[in-house]
Amino acid sequence: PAGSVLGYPRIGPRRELKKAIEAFWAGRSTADDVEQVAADLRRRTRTRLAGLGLATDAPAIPSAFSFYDHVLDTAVLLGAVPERFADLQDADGRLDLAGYSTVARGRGDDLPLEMTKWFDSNYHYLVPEIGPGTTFRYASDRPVAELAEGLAEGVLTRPVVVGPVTFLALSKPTADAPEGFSPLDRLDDVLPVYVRLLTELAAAGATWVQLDEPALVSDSTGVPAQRLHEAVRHAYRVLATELARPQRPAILLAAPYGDLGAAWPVVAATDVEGVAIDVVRGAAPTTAPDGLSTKTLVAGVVDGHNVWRADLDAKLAVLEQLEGLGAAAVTVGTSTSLFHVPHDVADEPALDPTLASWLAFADQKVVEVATLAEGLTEGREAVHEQLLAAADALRTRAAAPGVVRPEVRERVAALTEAQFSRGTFEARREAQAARLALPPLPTTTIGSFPQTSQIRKARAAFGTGDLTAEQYEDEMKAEIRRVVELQEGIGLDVLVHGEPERNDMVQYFAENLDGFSVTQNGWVQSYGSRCTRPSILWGDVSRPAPITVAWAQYAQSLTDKPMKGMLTGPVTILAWSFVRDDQPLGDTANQVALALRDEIADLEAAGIAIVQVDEPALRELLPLREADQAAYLDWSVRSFRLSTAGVRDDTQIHTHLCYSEFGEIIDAIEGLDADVTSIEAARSKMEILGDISAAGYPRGIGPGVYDIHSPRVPSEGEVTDLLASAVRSIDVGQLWVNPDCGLKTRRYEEVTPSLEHLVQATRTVRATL
Ligand code: THG
Ligand code: ZN
Repeated sequence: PAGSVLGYPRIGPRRELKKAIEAFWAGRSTADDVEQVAADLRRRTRTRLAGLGLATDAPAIPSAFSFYDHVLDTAVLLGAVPERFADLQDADGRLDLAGYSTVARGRGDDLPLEMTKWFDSNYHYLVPEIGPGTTFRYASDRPVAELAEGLAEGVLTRPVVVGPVTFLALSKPTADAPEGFSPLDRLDDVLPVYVRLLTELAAAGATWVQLDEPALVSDSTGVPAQRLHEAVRHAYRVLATELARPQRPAILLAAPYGDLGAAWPVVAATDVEGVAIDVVRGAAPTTAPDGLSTKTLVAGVVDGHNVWRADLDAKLAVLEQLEGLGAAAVTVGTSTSLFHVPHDVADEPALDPTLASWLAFADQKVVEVATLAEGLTEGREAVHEQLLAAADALRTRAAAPGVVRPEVRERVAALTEAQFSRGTFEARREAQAARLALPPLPTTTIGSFPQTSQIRKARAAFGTGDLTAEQYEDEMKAEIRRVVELQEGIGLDVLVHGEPERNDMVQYFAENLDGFSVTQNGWVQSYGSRCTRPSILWGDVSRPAPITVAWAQYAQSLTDKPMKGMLTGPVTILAWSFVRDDQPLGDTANQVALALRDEIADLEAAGIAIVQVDEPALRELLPLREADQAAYLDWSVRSFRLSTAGVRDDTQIHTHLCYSEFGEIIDAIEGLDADVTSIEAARSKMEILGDISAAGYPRGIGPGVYDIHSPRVPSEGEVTDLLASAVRSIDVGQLWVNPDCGLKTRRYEEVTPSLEHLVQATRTVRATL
């Protein structure tokens, strides 16, 4: 194949899959209805990709659909469903759509598979549970059926499955697994199922299959590099030699998301027919290891992770250089699957046309791949026009108003070291204690309260002009008043306004800062049926006017308790947006930080005594390679400090982090220098407090006392027990009491009793101090 993509958005241009599967979960439609929508989407994808220039007679079009998550799909394919869901499998180990959904979403006390971040993206996968007793068998014909579906329409697709090494490296041991057990110990037991899959695919007419092995580009899977490499050597020896072609398809071993580093010669030496590498995040290899000369090299030169139009001329140069390595063939590819970007720029009529001309969403990237493939085989002259157009777009972008703003640049250039540091924590603690006069174990929430359908309706009506700005403001103020009264009634100590005026915690700031644009239809899957619309950070960032100050001031006017000002931190704003690629991320982060610093100064001047700057994505951008992590932590932590260090000693700075392996980033938390940090901890039962205490961490800490990701209401007794154990392992003066994350996705029926129990439990434990 001359050009291909590693994957394509699955959710649909209008989130058709999300709507179909949520209707099924709600009992409003049948599994057949969902299958119909899914088959339709897959057909549209094949037709679209062919129309955009991918071959239909060579396996250029990936077959990479999923109803919920591709890692879950692989677990289901291997029959590796946790014991607690075994009753959902039929005699052959198969799951129907309802059973599959239950494994993803849980039922009653049977918790779903845990969810965690997929490499350095804002996508979350489900973590398979593998133990010594897990049985593996070929338990799904979906990849074969989807291949057949394409062939029936004359399209030869390339099935995409998570490879055996990455599947096991991303799994976690079952609870009953003995100490020292690693899911990778089961490699020899999953390989026969992959062999069976390859057999079935070949019999159904597949000529190529793509096995994704991104674990090879990461130092963060918990499996040492030597072990990963050995597993890859072994697994692909078995897969490539157990069956002779054509009893199996040719294997494309894909390593998206970063640099293969020391794994490059390992991959090249396997007996597979093709290797796909990421030469956007990773460097283009300059050495040709043994084994490369027999393989097709799929060069991932088009960025699957960001939305900027490629510099086609530079990409062709990289491709020509790679041709010099002596692989059997070089073909053009994407650095990752395209499911991290929206479908189509042409579907954004409201976007400024100049900005739109700089962008490539999935469909535009497919065209870039096809163009590069033509340029590579036919020569530059054949694609002369397209190269000129791409160069033109880049030139326009570099010179466009707003991309470089001297006043923003000068402010960043003039920063001094003093602007990154506050006074000593001891002085701050005293000043804040005097000003806030809080009881021991102060209670608070993370910031957002449930987004009711009434709020969503009001925002939609404001968007269409059915509500005036004044009417919208009145609606939001009424909601804020309700939320403040609720918190006072419950007896919380530090209140929030509940954020009814915000759609998404990043998009809201993007809409109110210069240098960003937002999309109408640019949905990207975050997990399962949930999507976000990442904003586009294209220019120098500044704050034209205060953003949150009036809301915070109004909320504070309703209560004598301290009201927290609520902001999203610079790193999270970057992580959850599509960010300009024409300057270092650290420079962009400092521009965002200065805008936030101004906002915090205005909040402080308005009498707000506590400002929380959330960084839930601090860990998400952590580079996959250890060697790159220190530099990242340096600029990310510094940008947070730049945003927060302008305040007086008696203004208290809070932060909130989600999904953190606390041990992994304790140094970063130390570096943030926030007065109070709230973290997700309910599930690890306060274990981390011991680490915090041992590390000599002196500042405030709010380990979440219950898990908001489930609808379950914690009892007063269990919160009391948790707090009682917490006060034993850490200085009471450091401890705050809060849920483990924002309450936006929950309902009041769950939130109200949960917070009542939290406050009652705190009172009980306070009485024992
Ligand atoms: N915002 C952004 N990214 C995120 C989160 C966020 N990533 C991680 C974390 N929170 C979990 N992700 C999500 C993503 C989407 C939703 C919930 C948690 C969600 N989305 C709505 C949906 O798909 O129906 C649409 C939201 C909307 O209307 O804007 O519920 O908070 N950027
Ligand atoms: Zn959180």
